[in-house]
Amino acid sequence: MNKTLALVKPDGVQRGLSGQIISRIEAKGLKIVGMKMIRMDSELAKSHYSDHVEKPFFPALMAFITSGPIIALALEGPNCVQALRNLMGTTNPIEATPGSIRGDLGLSVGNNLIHGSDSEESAVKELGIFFKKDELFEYKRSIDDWIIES
Ligand code: IDP
Ligand code: MG
Repeated sequence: MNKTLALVKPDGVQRGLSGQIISRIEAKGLKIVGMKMIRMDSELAKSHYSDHVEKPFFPALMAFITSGPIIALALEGPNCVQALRNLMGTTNPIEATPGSIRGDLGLSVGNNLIHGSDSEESAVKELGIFFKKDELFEYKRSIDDWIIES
């Protein structure tokens, strides 16, 4: 089964929205197969956001993402990359659909609460940055048969 990476960003943790954000992910049916709180340092942040180094907002993004602890989640489920991206809403919370995490909870593009890998390729790279093999769990949930068509 495919996996993806989600991060509750520092604004989500600081605002006390981690529970709500994780709850929405769980309610969607995605399975948490890894979870930890960490504070990203600039080396980890640069590696995670390597595609954005040339962007004008990169320094602000570095300052923000390293400003406090985040919660990293490894998630599993059918089409989980797309499922998470849809749950998050578009990058700018003002444009994000109401009902999505960013659409319901955010107002600023820099403080948009959650990260989700944007492709299966990125997911593999990003999960490798945040999780060691023995920090990922394989288990069956009894509810899986009600969520995932066989
Ligand atoms: P994504 O998080 O929806 O995948 P990306 O384009 O990958 O969006 O950008 C990474 C992060 O950089 C965004 O989530 C947002 O926090 C920040 N960011 C993107 N564009 C801007 C911008 O125009 N101004 C400030 N921050 C931005
Ligand atoms: Mg992105």
